[in-house]
Amino acid sequence: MKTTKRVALAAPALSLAAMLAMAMPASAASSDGSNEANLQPVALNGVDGSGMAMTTIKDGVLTVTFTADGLLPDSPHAAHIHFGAEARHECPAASDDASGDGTLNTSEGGPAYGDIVVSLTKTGDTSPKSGLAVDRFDTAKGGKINYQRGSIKVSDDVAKAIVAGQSAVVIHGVDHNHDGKYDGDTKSDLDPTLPTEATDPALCGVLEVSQMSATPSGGAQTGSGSTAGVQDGGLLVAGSAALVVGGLLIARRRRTTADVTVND
Ligand SMILES: [Cu+2]
Repeated sequence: MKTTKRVALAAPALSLAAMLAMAMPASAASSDGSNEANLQPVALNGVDGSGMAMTTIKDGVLTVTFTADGLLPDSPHAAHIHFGAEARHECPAASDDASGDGTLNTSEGGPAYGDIVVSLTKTGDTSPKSGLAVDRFDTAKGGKINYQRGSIKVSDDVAKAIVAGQSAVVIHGVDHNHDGKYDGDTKSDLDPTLPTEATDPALCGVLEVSQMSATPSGGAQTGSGSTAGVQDGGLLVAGSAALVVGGLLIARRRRTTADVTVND
């Protein structure tokens, strides 16, 4: 008898859940989602560091957090989200060293991660225009950076690329000659007034689709979550019942108002 009861409850619960599931994609933008990147040393650039980055996009607004260590201490580090429609959506490999000089500059990483699409500045503009706004990027105290910023507006194209797992977080600034500062004769490919050490990519990680944002696989489909499904269904049924009751109350109230008017 218990079984019959459960089926009777589950049927409306499933149909309500199905209706909600159908309604959801229409209201939530396809470019909403969460992504995570495991930041690793860029090939050939000799950085002994690592980090983690997380992004969330909701209604075209991006929130970014990242932590990184092993960076050149007490020096500013430009950090960006890179993406290119034609790029490989990867971090660069040693084979990307087009010049063959044994290091990777930012341009040589382009075929892997694309152009700058978001500048992870601490304040002010976050567009690609701020890509080298050195005074607005974090300085790595003791080689570490703890970055957090929200309310970053991104275009729909950029939002879609990030959510699809096609972008990469890149933190720049290396010390090829291990003398504790940005120097050397080779000039930056991005700004000839800077040494290449100041802009060469140090850490990189592709912003993969976060497990947390993946479609829940429990509930109705697996059966193991059937109890929870029935409970949710019960709440939903109660909710729609409340709506019906509310509607009836409004209808009755209208009628009451009408009666009062007639009596006057
Ligand atoms: Cu960059």
